[in-house]
Amino acid sequence: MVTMEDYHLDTEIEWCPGCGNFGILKSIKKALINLGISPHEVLIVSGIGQAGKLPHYMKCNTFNGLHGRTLPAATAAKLTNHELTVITVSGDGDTYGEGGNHLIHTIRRNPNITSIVHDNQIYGLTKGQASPTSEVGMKTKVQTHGVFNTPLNPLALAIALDCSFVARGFAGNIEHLTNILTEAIQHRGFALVDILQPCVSFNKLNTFKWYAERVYRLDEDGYIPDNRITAFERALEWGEKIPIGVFYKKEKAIMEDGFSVLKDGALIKKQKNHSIIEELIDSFI
Ligand SMILES: Cc1ncc(C[n+]2csc(CCOP(=O)(O)OP(=O)(O)O)c2C)c(N)n1
Ligand code: SF4
Repeated sequence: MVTMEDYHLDTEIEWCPGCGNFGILKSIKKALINLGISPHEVLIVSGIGQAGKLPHYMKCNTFNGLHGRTLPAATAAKLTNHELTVITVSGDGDTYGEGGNHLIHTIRRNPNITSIVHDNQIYGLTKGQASPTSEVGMKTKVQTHGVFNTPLNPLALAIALDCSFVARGFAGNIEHLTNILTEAIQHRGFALVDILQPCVSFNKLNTFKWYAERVYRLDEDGYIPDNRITAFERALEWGEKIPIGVFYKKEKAIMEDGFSVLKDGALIKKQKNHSIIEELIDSFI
């Protein structure tokens, strides 16, 4: 049986006390344990940011690459060894800003990857500039007169692109978030899970209290996540009431299905003809 201890790494966690990232870290471990997935079967890919540090705090396969580039790195890893459970963790700046183009095209490709976005509506690591999801009017040390760009709505974007799994969790509700992540990891296809993650140091507007007063659970509202139009309507809800849960789910062909070479096992396990590889590399020199 897989336990929390199996995923435990004895390293100092460099997040601020009270940061929403702690709830996300715990929920990811619990979801993997729920599914009986062992650390050697998991790859967590991250970029740069506070969210990007998460793989440093888990014992499993990890890759910490460039800001904004989690999804192409994860896609390549998935193609190389599609037997791995591949999860990305990244901030709202990383995923929806610099990595926005990758998000759009990864949704189109539909690899069997779970993308977990720590959405604190701010750039945390670089000390509090506005991100693509910051509220209009929010004042920061850079946006001194308040943000005036329209915030990106990641769920509406994903649903518009017919993403095969779209959900939102709240870092302040670990049990519910664990259920969402369990379902997302189990889902066959690209799963986007946007998580409301309070940044206690730099986002004084969207606090635990602010979210807790507004979130409501879709599953307790009789909502069924099988209709793209109603999913889109729910994704537009924001303000006094903020829905959390699974918005949309659809079975679709995944990227891996398109590669016949993957049908009889992972690429990484296949016999390699080194002379062909060397010839190929030489042709570029
Ligand atoms: C290619 C590149 N662009 C920009 C940066 C600077 N940078 C580092 S983290 C970051 C934003 C962090 O915000 P977010 O992705 O939302 O993650 P958080 O720290 O809030 O978890 C930026 C702009 C970088 N390190 N590399
Ligand atoms: S700066 Fe914000 S996001 Fe980063 S660790 Fe501190 S509270 Fe968390």
